[in-house]
Amino acid sequence: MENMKTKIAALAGEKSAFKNFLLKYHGERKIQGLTVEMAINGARAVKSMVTETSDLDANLGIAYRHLSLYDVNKDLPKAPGGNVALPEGAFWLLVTGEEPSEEEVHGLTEELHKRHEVPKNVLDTLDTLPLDTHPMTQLSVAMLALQKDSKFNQQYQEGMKKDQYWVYALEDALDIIAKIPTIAAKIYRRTFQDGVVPAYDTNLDWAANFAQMLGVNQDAGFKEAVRLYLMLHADHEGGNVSAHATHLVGSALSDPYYAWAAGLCGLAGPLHGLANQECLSWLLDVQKQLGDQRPTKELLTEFAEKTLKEGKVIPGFGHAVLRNTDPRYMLEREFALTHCTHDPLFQLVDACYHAIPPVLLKQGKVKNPYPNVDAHSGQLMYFYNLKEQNFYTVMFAVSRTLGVMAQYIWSRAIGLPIERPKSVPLEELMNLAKKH
Ligand code: NMX
Ligand code: MLT
Repeated sequence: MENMKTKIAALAGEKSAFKNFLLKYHGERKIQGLTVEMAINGARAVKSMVTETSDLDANLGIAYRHLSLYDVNKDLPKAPGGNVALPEGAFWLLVTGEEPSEEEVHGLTEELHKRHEVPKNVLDTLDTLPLDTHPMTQLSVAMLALQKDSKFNQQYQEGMKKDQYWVYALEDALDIIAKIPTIAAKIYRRTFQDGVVPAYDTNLDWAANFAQMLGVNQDAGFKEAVRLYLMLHADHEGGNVSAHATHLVGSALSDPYYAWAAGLCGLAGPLHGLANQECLSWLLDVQKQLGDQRPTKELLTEFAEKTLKEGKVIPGFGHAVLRNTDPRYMLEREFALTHCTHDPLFQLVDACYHAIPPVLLKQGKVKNPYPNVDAHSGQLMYFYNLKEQNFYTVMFAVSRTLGVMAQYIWSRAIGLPIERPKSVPLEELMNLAKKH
């Protein structure tokens, strides 16, 4: 880890100085005029946060630092015999801004192995929860149960200097990333299987270990699918609900465990992370109603119209920022076209890909009629026998840990202050609007 620390240390001074320069010499400059609509509609598209790790372009999708997801997948180190970029490599890129070498990714995987043990109190806490507790609730509880071991918090109590914040943020980040696959596997096994978690294997990479511990499929294809999933969902800049919640809570210097617990509760919302669970439920429901009929564009058009008539959203379509098909969806589609074209659920997803955008366009109010990643992820997991859709947001969370932790490290490294936007009552907004 010394290598990663050296890279952050070198950059942190430079970036902090740059932030201070911007504040001192350009702090009063206007970058955007705010409107009443922006204040009411959740500050959509208002450039009002700093996030170093990734940037979301409405048409091109997310870039991890300077790299598109296609390039991340193509250029970053792979597992032996694999074709998918390792998520550990994505974390390295998000944190350091550099593409890691094979050796650096291997070193990171080894570091995570050293830290993977989950304290007994956390496993015991999970075992006190009723089995019908939603897996995301279980994960949030586990994150808080882990918090007592926060090195950031411990150092803060002992008077840690500001320039050391990122050092202990990194320590906590690595601990959380190392432990979360075992915690998630424990949640899966106790909620849906026999409660026994297959052994952690230090010969495997981070994602393959997670796939192994879920215990649903020993197929090498499943390990690749999990690597892809965990690499693709890792980061989506700072404004999405879970990253923003993590950032907000972290800005109060709550440690990474507290901050990510808050973010996890946001990820559990149906318009955000939970959409992939809802999406699979919608697909399975359609599949049931289709019976023996082949899923055609015409039939799927009917189902989509029916969902809209019932006043519901079609899960997995649309996005708050994207105005094009999500590259994460396209990469999952490419994977499915290689590994599971014969899967009936893939054929249904494929029919949706062609049928739903025209239906949403015709309805006329959706800003982005194209699929986001959630419209595909569930099919891949289902294909490999991970069938319990209530668990899917936990998969998302394991992956997103990489991005929010990288963001947390950088927020502390450049000394971002407590976040505290000004809010006004509607009446005041009216008065302000009249003045301009
Ligand atoms: N199906 C039906 N209606 C939709 C959909 C959809 N998939 N997407 C947007 N709309 C509606 C939306 O509810 C709103 O209606 P109203 O004016 O009556 O309130 C209108 O279209 C305009 O919404 P937009 O500005 O296009 O979307 P917004 O930025 O408000 O919301 C989402 C973005 C993602 C919340 C929205 O597209 C949605 O609910 N999609 C389905 C759920 C989903 O897939 N979420 C996953 C997000 C990605 N993730 O990974 O977290
Ligand atoms: C995400 O991955 O966080 C979602 O696509 C939602 C978002 O970016 O707003």
